[in-house]
Amino acid sequence: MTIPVEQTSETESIKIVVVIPTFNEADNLAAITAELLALGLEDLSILVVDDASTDGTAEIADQLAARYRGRFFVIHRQGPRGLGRSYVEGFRQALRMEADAIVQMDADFSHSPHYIPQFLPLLHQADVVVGSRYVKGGRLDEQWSWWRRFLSWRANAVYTRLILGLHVRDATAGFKVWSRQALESIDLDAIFSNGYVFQVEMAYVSERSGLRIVEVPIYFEDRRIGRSKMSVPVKLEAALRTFEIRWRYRHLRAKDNHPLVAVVN
Ligand SMILES: Nc1nc2c(ncn2[C@@H]2O[C@H](COP(=O)(O)OP(=O)(O)OP(=O)(O)O)[C@@H](O)[C@H]2O)c(=O)[nH]1
Ligand SMILES: [Mg+2]
Repeated sequence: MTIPVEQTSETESIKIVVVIPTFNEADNLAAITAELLALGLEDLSILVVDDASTDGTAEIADQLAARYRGRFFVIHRQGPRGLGRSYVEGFRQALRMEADAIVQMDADFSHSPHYIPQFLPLLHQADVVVGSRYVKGGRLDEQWSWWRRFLSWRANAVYTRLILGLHVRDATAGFKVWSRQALESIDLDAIFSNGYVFQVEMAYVSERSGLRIVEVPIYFEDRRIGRSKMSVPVKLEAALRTFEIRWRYRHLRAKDNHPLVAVVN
């Protein structure tokens, strides 16, 4: 299903919190912050969830919090690190900050901030907006090798689809906007994935809960600077946890609801 983009200025008055998990993103954090604040969205705040970075990211975040008081916040996590845990903490804090719209994105410019003003008005029609690499018009960085493309395509188009029956084309997407109500409807205490399979778990719970999802094509640029955190254990977790997601949420499968997944071009 393809739906037209509805342009409205109503989103200008809503409170937006952008949650960015970081682990060693010292070279990216100030720059992504500047781009986000330059979007001109009046009530936009940034919430960084740092996992005890060892490259000075935490100190840079503190400096940004002092410089952009009231617009930039940071959670310093301790203990076992992980993307999933960080996002759950960030989402909870964003809800406490009374966000109407919660954006989740990476710090490394793979998710370009300029898409955000395009995503926000779609919350009038949807509960979750997904920046998607695998719908018509979506693209991956040309620098990705055929092997990396193949692995990513297999994870999205084959693996998660076959095992979980997902309808969303980009199940591992990490660039999303949630309405407050959508996040409140999800039991964040039950989220158990930690690496990037966290995105798959959230996609599955969203679909099975009957949330309305729209996918918007994006160009996914390779990280500009810094090192990848994609490790073998994280990949292994993704492969195994996919089955666990199906098992743990079997009660949601009983509802037989029709997920509303649409594509905006
Ligand atoms: N808080 C926290 N953030 C993390 C962790 N692992 C990765 N991140 C952040 O999550 C975002 C996505 O991680 P990336 O390393 O870019 O993962 P990727 O995009 O799949 O891989 P590359 O871009 O190729 O490195 C970035 O902002 C990272 O800094 C973690 O364990 N804890
Ligand atoms: Mg990245």
